[in-house]
Amino acid sequence: MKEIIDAISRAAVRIKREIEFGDTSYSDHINKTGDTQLKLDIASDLIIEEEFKKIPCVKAIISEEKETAQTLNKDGKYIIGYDPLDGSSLIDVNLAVGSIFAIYEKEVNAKSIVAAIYVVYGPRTEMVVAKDDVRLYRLNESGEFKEIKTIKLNQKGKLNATGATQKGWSAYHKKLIEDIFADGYRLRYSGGMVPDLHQILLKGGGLFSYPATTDTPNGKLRLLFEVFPFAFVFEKAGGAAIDGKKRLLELKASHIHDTSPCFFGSNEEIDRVLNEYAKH
Ligand code: AFP
Repeated sequence: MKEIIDAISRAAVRIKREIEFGDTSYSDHINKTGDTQLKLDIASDLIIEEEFKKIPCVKAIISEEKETAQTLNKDGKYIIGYDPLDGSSLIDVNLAVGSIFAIYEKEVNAKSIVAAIYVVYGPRTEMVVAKDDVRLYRLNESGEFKEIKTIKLNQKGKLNATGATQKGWSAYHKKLIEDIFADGYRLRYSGGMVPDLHQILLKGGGLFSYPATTDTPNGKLRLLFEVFPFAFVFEKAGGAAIDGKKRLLELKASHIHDTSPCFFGSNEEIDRVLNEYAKH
């Protein structure tokens, strides 16, 4: 696992440099999810692929930017699902973006995740590693990630990050969100999953929701590269992650680009979602 964390650290330093000084324009390529790729999406994907190719324990990689899985070393133990530059549509407005990694052992499903790692490229570059617990690291002047602290969610938070187009929300989702705001929660939503969830984790808790909508009945966020790794992080930090009714880490992906509605948060907010969604 150390080899993987080191490879991700090296990739993060290179991607940070690309974000700061690289070409931020669009390519003429559309990825499997239907997004026109930025040149930065492609560059970040290649950097990660290059770094994983250097370590023999990686059997295969599954990237949000690639149509199919790619075998790197048939004797490797781990399969890594990753989103090289999540939130890249925020690059032009200079908001924080991130890279997300799910480390699967032997096979790719929620039950075989052994670690989840994400990197936030903001005013500072930070990496969060979830294994038995969840630890925050920060990039220092020498280009090394140094451990800062263990992240633990409170039972209840104060933030409410509400994803997806409101006109597509169900009436009961709308009521749930309005009730949460009526109880004094503050809206925090940048449109980048990594910084939005990082904020909830570091501020002690709250709720992030990306529900089913009329135009995206299976939600938008992708199971293998976004939903499973963050579900793992939230559970290891003492919170919870559900699709509305079930634990996200019990879902099965039938295709590498499958999506799911998702809710991540501290326990009280997730119980609130479960109670409301159970009525429908
Ligand atoms: P992009 O990578 O296209 O910027 O999408 C980012 C993202 O997948 C995720 O990071 C956000 O949480 C989510 O989309 C935001 O989607 P909405 O703008 O529909 O709320």
